[in-house]
Amino acid sequence: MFNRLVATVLAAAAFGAARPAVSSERGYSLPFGATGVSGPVHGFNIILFWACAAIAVTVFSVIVYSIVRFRNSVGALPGKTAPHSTRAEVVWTLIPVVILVATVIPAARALIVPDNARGPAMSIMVTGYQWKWHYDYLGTGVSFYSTLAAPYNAPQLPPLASSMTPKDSLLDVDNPLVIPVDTNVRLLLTGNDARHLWSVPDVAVDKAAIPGSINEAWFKATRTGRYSGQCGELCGRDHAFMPIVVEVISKQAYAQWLAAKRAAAKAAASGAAVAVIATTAITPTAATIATPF
Ligand SMILES: [Cu+2]
Repeated sequence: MFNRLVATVLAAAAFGAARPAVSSERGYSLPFGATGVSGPVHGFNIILFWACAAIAVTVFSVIVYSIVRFRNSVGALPGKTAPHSTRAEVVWTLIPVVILVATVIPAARALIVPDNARGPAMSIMVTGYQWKWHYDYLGTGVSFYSTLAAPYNAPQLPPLASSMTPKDSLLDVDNPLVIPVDTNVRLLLTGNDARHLWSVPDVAVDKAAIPGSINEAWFKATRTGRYSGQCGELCGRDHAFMPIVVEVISKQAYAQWLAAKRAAAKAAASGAAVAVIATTAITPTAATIATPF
């Protein structure tokens, strides 16, 4: 029995060591992230984890001790008169109250700060679609869809592509949400068809995108980098295939990116207009078809 237990623990450790780097990168906790909100949220999560662990160890230790110490086989007998202790009742009521009160301030801060989206430098309309995201950089004329990156589209089509590696296979997109560093970014979130949820732990945003209403969120990334997230609300068949990537770049690089996008949008618009004019010019109208003479 003991040998089997040791073998199981060793096998689990070996499995853990052999797992792809992606799990250790994402870890088992929230990421420290890239904003002034994600760091405290990460720290608070760690504190709560250890508080829960301490409570669990204490409670289970008492339970296990009681089971072993007062087991039937050593002649333990149930007490006939259960002594009432007011002091014990006060203590076991006060301890949870103290723990709850001590967690209220950091918890409230972690909830209130991300909800205050005043003074944004830029606003982006985020629309959830089945099964992709649409980003509209309000007031700039730049908007685009963001879908699962093409090399990774294979898993949607059975059988699973054998060339795929587990690393970030479903966490990359064709067009990431590009954001300048050290800038207050306001997101306005809505859904086009079903409830979606825009969730990127590294920027501490986890907001529902609901058809018919607009939710608000904000973040200010303080580190450049690529941060991934996923849709967090079961929204239909391909819910697992609509990842999110936020790419935080320097302000100069962002200005260049935006200028290039605007130029491309303008060129596409004028190209479309030319195409419409050309099509109307060469397409015979219904009247000309109906009356050939
Ligand atoms: Cu979804």
